[in-house]
Amino acid sequence: MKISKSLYISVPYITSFFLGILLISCHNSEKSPEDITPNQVVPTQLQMDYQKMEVIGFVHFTTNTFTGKEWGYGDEKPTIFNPTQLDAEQWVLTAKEAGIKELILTAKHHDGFCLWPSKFTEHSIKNSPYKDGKGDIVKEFVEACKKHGMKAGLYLSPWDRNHASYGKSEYIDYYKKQLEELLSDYGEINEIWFDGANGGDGYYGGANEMRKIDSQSYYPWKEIFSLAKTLQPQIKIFSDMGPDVHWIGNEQGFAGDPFWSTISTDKLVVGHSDTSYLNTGDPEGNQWIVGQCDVSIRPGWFYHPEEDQSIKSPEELMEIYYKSVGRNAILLLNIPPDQRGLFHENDIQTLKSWKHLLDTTFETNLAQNASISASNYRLHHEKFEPNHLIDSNKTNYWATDDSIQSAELTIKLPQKTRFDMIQVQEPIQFGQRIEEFDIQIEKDGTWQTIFKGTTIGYKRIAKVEPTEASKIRLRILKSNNTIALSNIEVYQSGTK
Ligand code: FUL
Repeated sequence: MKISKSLYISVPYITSFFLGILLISCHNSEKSPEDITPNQVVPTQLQMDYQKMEVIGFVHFTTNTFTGKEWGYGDEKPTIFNPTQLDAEQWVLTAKEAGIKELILTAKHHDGFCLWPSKFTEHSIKNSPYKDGKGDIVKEFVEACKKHGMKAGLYLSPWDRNHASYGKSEYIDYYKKQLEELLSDYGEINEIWFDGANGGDGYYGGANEMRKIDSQSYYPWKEIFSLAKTLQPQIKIFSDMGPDVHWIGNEQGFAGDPFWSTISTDKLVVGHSDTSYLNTGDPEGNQWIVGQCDVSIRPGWFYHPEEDQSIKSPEELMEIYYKSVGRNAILLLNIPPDQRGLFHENDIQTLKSWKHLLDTTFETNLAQNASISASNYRLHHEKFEPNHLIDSNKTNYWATDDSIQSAELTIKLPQKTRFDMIQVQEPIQFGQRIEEFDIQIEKDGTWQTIFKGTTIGYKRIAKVEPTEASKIRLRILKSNNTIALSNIEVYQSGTK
């Protein structure tokens, strides 16, 4: 038999190639005792990146800005929508200076008015005086975000009080077409926001009636979610039931304590979920869904001149920050443009003072020159040393042996130091594990408990009474799997 030269040469190569693959895969599937077994439910890389943004912003803008309403009825004339100085770059730059990493614009709120010239309705900006009907605020917004390194998100209200077919299947087709327009024509959209308010009275093309829908069956959410993911695979979908990000169950911006990033989606319905369940998550939950705390800087979601003096103070925003980001969730802060189409001076001033307060608070990590010891660290391997908790690298971590149920970490500060905050983080790529912890300080030779905590997750900020100590002890009292932490920092609140 005659073997061709090329076959003769390639056989050994092919054999060794497959042998190599076999060896690599055997090696990879072999779990070294050093490896930490991840929990069954862990975040996706997209969710981990999303959570790192920490603070994002909302921009509520529609006909309500001109009528003084919070929920437009749907009969508003597009001619009333006339922002004369609209500047999306002003929104983006103001937000950026405040440390906000993503902005979400209400492309369509419940009034059904579209901030883009949708092909599928006349109830839009194209029939408004804005830029003589030639404007497209979604486009201006996304471009301004892109120009200044801000992620862009869009809110497309499922409830539409203008549309004649709302409540019928035709409306669902319309809704999907609008979603397709928004996610096809404007480049990368980082988040799509599906609100839970659905059904009620409205204009509905002149019917002026009450239309109730069955939230369990009216919207084909699975199809809608998969359409969004097909059009933008990297998009994060927000709704009461995720799949990537879920509502925290209130509009005050507070996550629960405990707050688990795990939750069971079979218990969630868009618009009808148990708000206390959304607020705490579920240690037994079968899905990882990031919690998002939405709140407005003003009493309303939309701009109303009579609220110019009722803007939340920097201290109130700080409190919200501690109860959202500091409880393992995302903070979504709304700043509504005024009738000019600009963020109002008072809101800008508040944002600046708040950012200053944040910066001065988190400027100096008082534990950076500390030393740290642990009651146990995994296999006495340097990879799991407690020192990783106080170095500047947030990707490495401390972990215990698998047999350990509780553990202690002792931080020795270089001198007696005043502080009122301890920030702790878990390496959430392994899932969320810590269920109970406390913090103690050494006073006159004995340990005194200054904080009792539940969950940690991506980030937990433990606010304590201002205290002076040189030794701090963190005790992990209960964990659902091998104990692991990635970071500990100590701070003293700053000034405005
Ligand atoms: C709610 C809406 O009804 C409000 O108008 C606002 O958009 C808020 C963020 O979500 O459900």
